[in-house]
Amino acid sequence: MAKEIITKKQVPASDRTMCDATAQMLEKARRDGVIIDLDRGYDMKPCPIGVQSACCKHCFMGPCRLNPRDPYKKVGVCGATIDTIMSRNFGRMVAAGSASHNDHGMNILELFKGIIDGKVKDFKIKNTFKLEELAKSIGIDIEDKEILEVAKELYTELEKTFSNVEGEMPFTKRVPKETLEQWRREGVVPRGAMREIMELMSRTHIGCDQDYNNLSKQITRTALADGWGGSMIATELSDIMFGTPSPTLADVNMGVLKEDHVNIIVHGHEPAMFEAMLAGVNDKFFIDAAKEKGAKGINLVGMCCSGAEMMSRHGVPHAGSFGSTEAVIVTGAVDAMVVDIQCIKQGLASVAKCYDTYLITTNPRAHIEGATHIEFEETNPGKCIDDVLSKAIARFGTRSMPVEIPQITQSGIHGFSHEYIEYMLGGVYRGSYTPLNDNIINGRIRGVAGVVGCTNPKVKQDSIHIELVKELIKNDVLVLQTGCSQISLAKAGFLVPEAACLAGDGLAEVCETVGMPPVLGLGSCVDNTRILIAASAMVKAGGLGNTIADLPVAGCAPEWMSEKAIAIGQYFVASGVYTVFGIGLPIVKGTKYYDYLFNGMEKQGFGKWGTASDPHEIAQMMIAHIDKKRKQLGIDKARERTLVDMSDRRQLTA
Ligand code: SF4
Ligand code: MSK
Repeated sequence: MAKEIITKKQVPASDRTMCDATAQMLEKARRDGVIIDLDRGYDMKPCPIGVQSACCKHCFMGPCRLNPRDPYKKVGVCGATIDTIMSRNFGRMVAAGSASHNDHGMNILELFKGIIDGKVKDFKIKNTFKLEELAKSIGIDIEDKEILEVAKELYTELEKTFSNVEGEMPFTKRVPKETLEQWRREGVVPRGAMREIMELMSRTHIGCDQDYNNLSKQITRTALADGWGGSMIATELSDIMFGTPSPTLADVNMGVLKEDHVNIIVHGHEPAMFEAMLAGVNDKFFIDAAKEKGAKGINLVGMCCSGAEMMSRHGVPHAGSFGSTEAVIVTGAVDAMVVDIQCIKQGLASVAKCYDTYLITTNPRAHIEGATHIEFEETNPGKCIDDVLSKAIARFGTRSMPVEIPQITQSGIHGFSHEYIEYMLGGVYRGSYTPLNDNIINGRIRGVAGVVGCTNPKVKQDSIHIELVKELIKNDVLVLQTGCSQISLAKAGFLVPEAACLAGDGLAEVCETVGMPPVLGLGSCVDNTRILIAASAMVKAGGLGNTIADLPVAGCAPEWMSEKAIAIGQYFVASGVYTVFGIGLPIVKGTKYYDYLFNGMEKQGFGKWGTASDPHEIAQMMIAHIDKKRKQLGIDKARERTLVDMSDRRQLTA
């Protein structure tokens, strides 16, 4: 085993993570002399100027550093003020995040085109009902048309999401009318993603847009081009091609690995390779090959967001979130970790080398130095999958080091698509969000919170996610989850109907009546668009105002880390949602740009940003906002009566 230099400063592993399996592997890594991200994160001391975004390196007259404690004392060499510098930095994070999701969405759209053109044979359109509903939602007339014809028209229309240079993106037709009107008034309706991202990059160049108010419009437009653009295409077309999730029982945490099986982990964001891998591991040829090497079979598990997506659709077991991807390799039981795009830490390569694990990159956009690259082609998936399986089976046959798998798993229910939530609440014949709205209006459910996003080794893994969600459900706030946050709560046992006992009386009664958990897992981080659609459906169902900004809802990314998270935060705020980020935001307090994000946007009719580190404080901020919206809607008194009587029960179950 190749040894690495041990980190100097160590705190107990249980201080670095709430996850016992990850802590066990962190301890083992330390014993083995291997450094993983949880220790690197502790050792890294971020630059105190950069962490507040008070520096600029947009040209070589700088880099220029301003003093965050006295931000207006100095300007950059070009004269850029703190507000210009911070808004440009923030804008470039949004551009990168939006580009990531739009690139993903564009790939999914190309796969869809490959299927309808007949070039891709190994995937097909699975959900024709959803295809037709989606087409109708953006104004395509489906009357008397064959599915293929509708699919072609849908492709032509959705392609404009990326290529439009003027007009409005197709999915803006799904935005509640008054929310869209407000976007039009503010001049932020996205045209095409490529144009918005290009314009934002251009406007943040030295000497271009140097008024944070004006630049903010383009930042918002670029973020909306993510949530109502590429991300939404990724979610909706993935459902059409691979199936719309509905509740499915799945196990989470490292105990899903099996010592006597060939273990293959898939980690990343794009579903096609994972879908092909799922077919491959069930191929008798490879199962027999694995048995010949002494294995009992092949065990395929997911991690991070592609894992969350496959768990939602097919119940594939999940080994852990972004924060556990290096730790899981320390088990020695991973024969191959197969990755595609986004959130794949380069550190995986050195940890994989220490444990003789194959780290296999598969996407032409994302190679990693030291990893094996086997390109995945949608027109010929078998070529990549067969090679991966052969390597993983061979590695099992030559496993030489001791294996230690934490025997920890937790079962939970995943796969609450917005369609399923509608069906669950309203029944098969009258699926609707009206029962949810009714329960919000009568106060049993105080409001709805989206708790989403990454884990970040700056803080104890999972700790803010879990404490925050506990506090929210205790206060009758129904929680919707995606991404790595969903995995944090799944590991902690919150994604089961029995968790209703941790909820407040009103929410608990609704959960018990419907048979649902108080925390609903919706999928991966692109699946945040399911929350946008759910919020739009709540507006359309009536009784809770006319815009998303009127709803008693709030969002949070408690342990965020990526540029994608900033883009997601901005599209939720722009859509009308109060969105709190844990850990902190790269913005200097007391500046004009800070005031714009935290107050000014709300005055324009959007939502607003918030930030705090303590989960209880975050919960109080979100609940206070929900209560403020309830008061504005005139439903604040209704919470006095929260018990479900027999006639209410009949209504809920009818
Ligand atoms: Fe400095 Fe202005 Fe150049 Fe930024 S753009 S590095 S603030 S001179
Ligand atoms: S993977 S963006 S760590 S949620 Fe979507 Fe998880 Fe955050 Fe990546």
